[in-house]
Amino acid sequence: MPFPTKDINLFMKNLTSNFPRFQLELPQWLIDFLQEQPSTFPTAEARMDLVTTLSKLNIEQGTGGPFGAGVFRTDTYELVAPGINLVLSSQSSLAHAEIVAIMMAQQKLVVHDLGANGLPPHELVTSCEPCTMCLGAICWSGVRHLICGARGSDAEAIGFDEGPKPGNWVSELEQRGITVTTDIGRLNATQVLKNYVTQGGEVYNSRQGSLETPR
Ligand code: AZG
Ligand code: ZN
Repeated sequence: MPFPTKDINLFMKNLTSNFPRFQLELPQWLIDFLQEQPSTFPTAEARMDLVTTLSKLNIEQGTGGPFGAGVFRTDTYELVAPGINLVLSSQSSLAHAEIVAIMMAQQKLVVHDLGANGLPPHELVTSCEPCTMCLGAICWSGVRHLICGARGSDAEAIGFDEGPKPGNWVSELEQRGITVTTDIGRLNATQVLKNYVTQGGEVYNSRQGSLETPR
C-alpha cells in the first residue's frame, strides 16, 4: 500500500533535519570525586563546602567556569545531583552550574517538578548567588530552599555579567515558597572566583562580538 503524502513529508522532513540532539554529561572526574565523598551533608556549611570544591575542581580540570551547585534532599541531606558550570565545554550559554544541577536532579528523579507531591523537599545549594537566568529557573524547579555562597556582586567584580536581577529577588523567591540563605562560606567561594581570573580563566559573557558587525 502506498504511503500517504503526509507520512512521506514527515519522513523527508526528518531526513533533512540537521538539528543535533542535545545532551549534558557530567565529566568523569566529578563522578570519581563524588564516590569518595560522604553520603550525607548534614550542615549548610558542609553542603556549601562540597559545591565550592566542585567549582574549584571545575577550573583545575578545565571543564568550565568557577561555579558549582547541588540539589540536596532536606529530609536526609543526601546529594541528589551535582552541577558545575559547563558553558564552555558544552557550547551552551545555558549550562550554568545551577541549571545543570536542576536538570540532572529532574532527570534522575524522572520528574519536572522537584516539589511534586510524594517527593521529599529539595534544596539548591550554589557557590554563587543565581544570575537572572538561574533565578527564573529556580522559580520553576520545585526546590523549596536556596543556599548561596558568594554574592552576585562578587562574580561581577571579576567581570561576569549576572544580568538584570531585581533588587528584591530574595523576597520574590520567598513569596513563591522558596526560602533563601545567603553568605554561607562566602569568603571561600569568592576566593575561587578571584583565583579563576588570576589564572587567566575565560570570562565568557555574551555580546563579546563586535557591535560593528553588519546585520
Ligand atoms: C554565573 N553565575 C552563577 N551563579 N553560576 C554560573 O554557572 C554562572 N556562569 N556565569 N555566571
Ligand atoms: Zn546562572
